[in-house]
Amino acid sequence: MKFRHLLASAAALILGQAAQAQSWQLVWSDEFNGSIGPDWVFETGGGGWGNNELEYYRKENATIENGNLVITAKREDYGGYHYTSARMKTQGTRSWKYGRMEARIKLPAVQGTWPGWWMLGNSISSVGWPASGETDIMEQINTAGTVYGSVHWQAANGSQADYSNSIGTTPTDYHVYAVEWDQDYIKWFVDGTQYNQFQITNGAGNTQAFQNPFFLLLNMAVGGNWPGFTINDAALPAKMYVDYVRVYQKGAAPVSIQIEAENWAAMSGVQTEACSEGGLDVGWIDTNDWIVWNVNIPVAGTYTVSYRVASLNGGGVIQLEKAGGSPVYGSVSVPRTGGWQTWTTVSHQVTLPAGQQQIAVKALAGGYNINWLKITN
Ligand SMILES: [Ca+2]
Ligand SMILES: [Ca+2]
Repeated sequence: MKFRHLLASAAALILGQAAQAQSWQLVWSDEFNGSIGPDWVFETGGGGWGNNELEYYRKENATIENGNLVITAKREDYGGYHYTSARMKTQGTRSWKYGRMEARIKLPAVQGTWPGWWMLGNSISSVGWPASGETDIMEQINTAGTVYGSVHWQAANGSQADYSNSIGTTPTDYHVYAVEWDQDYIKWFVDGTQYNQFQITNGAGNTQAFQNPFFLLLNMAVGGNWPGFTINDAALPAKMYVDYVRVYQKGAAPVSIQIEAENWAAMSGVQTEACSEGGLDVGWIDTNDWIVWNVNIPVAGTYTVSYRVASLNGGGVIQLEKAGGSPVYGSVSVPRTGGWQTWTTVSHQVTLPAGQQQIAVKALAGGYNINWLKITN
């Protein structure tokens, strides 16, 4: 958005790679349901800070309509300028290193407008631009049916470097504009279709700025170096609608799998019985008896496995293992509960592989009943 250069650099573009398995967890959003959230900071002033824009940015030009943020560009004299609009950011309130940043946006596509959904590095306040880095998630100018995804950074020789690609779309319809950013790549998407990719592994090409936190910006300029200075006043006011802004980061998706003990795939030496907590439990578990269950673990990792158990006298030991006996995942003791239908929950942490598999409880020492087991992360 700032000091935009029209020529893309010659950085390598690698498209068409299969998306890797990801579990994005929502870490922040503004749905604009009734109000503009408190994390947005409004910028006030004219000229667009280096772009020769024709508007004066005012908070008053950002409103809510029907669950949308609306940034309105107006033909309006204010502060020595002849147009007003709004520019807002999360600088100083919210920033993220890596993630999926997405917004559902509908644009006016009016001659002279230049809407942007973008990010700047927090370090802009110390090292300045372009050393801070800039990621433009979506930009569009004038009436064009094209949107751009770009990055700007500081080359080793101190000059501004940039890299950009574009895709044709229908900007006056709603689309979801997103980047997915990790330590290796920034990837740009429209409605889930990737159209640009930029490699930042190990700060290659002096891109280390993109290994630091960035904040979000939304704005709509009127005129400027990129769209030019021909404004269709008759088409104003022009509105940029933002249904939501969401930030996701990679994390472990919540897992909670409960298995009724009696729903075994195989067993040796045990029987079911009516359970005081409802349904059935598995009893008559003696030393070296075993029970196998089918389970699908979505991702390899450390899980808490809990067992609902009852034991008149205690002394039992549950060993969790892969069906067949190897590897052993761990073991947990079963305390005395004072009755065969007096239930308690014991648990332990184990590391499980991903995928459809058979897990087994082997009784290293018997003398307990199991109602269910639960696998959570
Ligand atoms: Ca909304
Ligand atoms: Ca049960």
